[in-house]
Amino acid sequence: MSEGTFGNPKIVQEELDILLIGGGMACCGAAYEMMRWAEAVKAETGTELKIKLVDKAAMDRSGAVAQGLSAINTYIGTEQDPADYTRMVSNDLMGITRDDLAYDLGRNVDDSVHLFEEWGLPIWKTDADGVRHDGADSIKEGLPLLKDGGKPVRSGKWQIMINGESYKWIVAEAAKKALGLSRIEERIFIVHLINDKNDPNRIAGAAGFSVRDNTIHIYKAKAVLLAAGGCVNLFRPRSVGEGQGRAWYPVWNAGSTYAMAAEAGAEMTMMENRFVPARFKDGYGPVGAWFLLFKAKAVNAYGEDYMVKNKEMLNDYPPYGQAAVPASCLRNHLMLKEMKDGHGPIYMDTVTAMAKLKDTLSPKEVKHLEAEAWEDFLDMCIGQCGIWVGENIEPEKKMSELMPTEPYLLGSHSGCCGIWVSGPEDLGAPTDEEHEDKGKIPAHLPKGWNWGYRSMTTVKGLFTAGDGVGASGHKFSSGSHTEGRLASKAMVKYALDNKDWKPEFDETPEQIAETIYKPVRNFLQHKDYTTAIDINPHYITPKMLQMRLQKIMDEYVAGVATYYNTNDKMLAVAEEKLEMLKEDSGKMRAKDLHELLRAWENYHRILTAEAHMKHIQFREESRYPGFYYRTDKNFVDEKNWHCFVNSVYDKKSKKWNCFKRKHVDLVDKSKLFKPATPH
Ligand code: SFD
Ligand code: AMP
Repeated sequence: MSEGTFGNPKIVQEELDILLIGGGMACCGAAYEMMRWAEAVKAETGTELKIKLVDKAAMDRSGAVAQGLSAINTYIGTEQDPADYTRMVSNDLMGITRDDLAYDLGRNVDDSVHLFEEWGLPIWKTDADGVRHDGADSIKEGLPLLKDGGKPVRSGKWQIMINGESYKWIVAEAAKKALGLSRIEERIFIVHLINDKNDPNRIAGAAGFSVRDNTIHIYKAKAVLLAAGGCVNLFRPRSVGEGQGRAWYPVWNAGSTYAMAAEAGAEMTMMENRFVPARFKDGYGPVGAWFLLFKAKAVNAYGEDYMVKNKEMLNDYPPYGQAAVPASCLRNHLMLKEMKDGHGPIYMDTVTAMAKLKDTLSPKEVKHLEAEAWEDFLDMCIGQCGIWVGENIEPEKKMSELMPTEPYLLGSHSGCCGIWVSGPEDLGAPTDEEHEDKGKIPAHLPKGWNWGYRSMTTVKGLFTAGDGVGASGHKFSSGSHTEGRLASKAMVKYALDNKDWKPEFDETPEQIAETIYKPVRNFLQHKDYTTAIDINPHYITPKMLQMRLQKIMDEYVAGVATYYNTNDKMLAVAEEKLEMLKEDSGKMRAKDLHELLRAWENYHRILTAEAHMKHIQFREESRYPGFYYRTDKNFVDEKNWHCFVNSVYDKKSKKWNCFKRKHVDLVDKSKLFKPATPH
């Protein structure tokens, strides 16, 4: 077949059983696990499932783990159990999470970490004398593997230290080896999912384009895993001008998961939730290692520990000062008070923390940890080292500023927005009345929490994992991998159960191609109207459109410009402006394939932003103080809003419908409380 051209792309169609969208932690987990089941199916029944993974980038360095990481933030180990983990997730996300999903993840996650170690990831260990060794040293010393009883170096209760610069390479290599290169296509950006012609609530495939040549790719599939990460750059970032493009979560996570799922009709959940991480200012370096491993304190400009000074403020929000570790948003809430009162800048007191290490550690261990202070960032946020070098910061001599960043939407880190999925079948004990399908499937989870296939969304055949799964959170890299594995097992079952079903598209290949290449058409049709390629009344560049989106979100939907404040009136303005922006997005131009990618990323961001705004508008309280405030409803209302906020988008009318879903605790949360202070 002849090559496509920019104006006339080639259309390639493929029929599959299973399509995996994304090549990050979740899809790598899915790829690895899936082949184990697919091969078993082939051996037993002779059926060979056709499987393909497509990633918009290259798996070795795609997704949030691209730069590497220096800790695995979810490892249960022998010290805790999955119920403790479930309690922590719930507490950090202000009490509204799905215990079934968190518990299921908690009981499976360590297995993924053991696999990472088997595949070559160096994990720090503590030897029999209590001495800490970094990953390479542990291997040299022959310290036991985690699965054989090796003791990790815990930076925190849930986190373990790794030498993780090559983390993603290692995990991707195992995924590629399991799946086989012929089942992987990189540099394919998926633009939208396709519903089945005969059942609009069923998935029939997906369509996208190559970011390298002029080809449209259309995949028919019975089951689709949509795990394309979270959403970054929907708010104006703190780094503008020369720093534009620098962010904490990766800028290439552009809301594809949320936008495509919503357009396909999947029920979304907790899209009002966001994560506003406290980060090292300007470099966005993560703080976990400093707080947890180095036991550093954050202080205001006058050296006061605001977590102590403002402790009383925790009494206004659940669990009313009783949590052993206050939720991430509440920690921000206490920090923001100092900033608003004019007591900034906020600093991470690295100097005291480093000096204190000398009290308990040997000089060799101190030296090692001083090196780790740098390696922590060299492993996962190299830009922060650039800041330290550029500003003459030696952390043992000079403190570094902290800053709450622009908001990010994600479901795998300290956030819980995402898609509503079917939970595990063997957990929970609700009353009979609560169970909608009594008699059909075993009575276990509350009504509407399970419909047969683990990790399936409310659209038949559409699954998700990692940042895609909402109402859970704190999965991080290891948990996202685990969720991919859980989903893939269910997907193989689904594909087999629907062996004879033939998907049919509700659009023709030509219509699909026309939609995807619209920004190219806009450009080719109008480019000669003016002499300056970027200035044209007939189109808008993706970059300009992105700035418009970020300005709306920043100024009206509780971005940094308003100290994360919004209200019903501001939301109403945002609603109108976003609607117009969504309409105008049809005028984006693409002068090359790279801009075509940018155009569709922005479209995905707009839908994600709209969902976020609608959910904040619907939830008439401020559930996440420190992440956002509705100043017209500046309280947590447990009576009326201790519930999930879910929504469904109608791609025809382009309207959202938000509604409440009941929250049920499956794990006893009382253990979360600190023991009562003796009088
Ligand atoms: O320090 C399309 N994370 C941390 N996890 C840890 O375990 N420890 C840490 O130390 C962590 N920290 C951290 C973390 C992330 C970042 C950026 C920093 C620091 C600086 C979180 C994890 O990385 C995160 O939880 C998981 O990676 C989430 O996994 P997943 O699979 O849900 O998302 P992904 O890995 O980003 O992958 C997304 C993939 O989708 C592709 N993609 N493909 C086709 N079509 C489209 N339209 C697509 N859109 C996206 C991407 O290319 C990618 O392959 S710390 O802060 O705590
Ligand atoms: P971060 O580097 O902020 O992304 O955090 C990494 C891990 O440390 C996550 O599991 C966080 O929840 C946890 N963490 C970060 N800061 C604190 C803190 N001050 N107290 C308790 N846990 C924290």
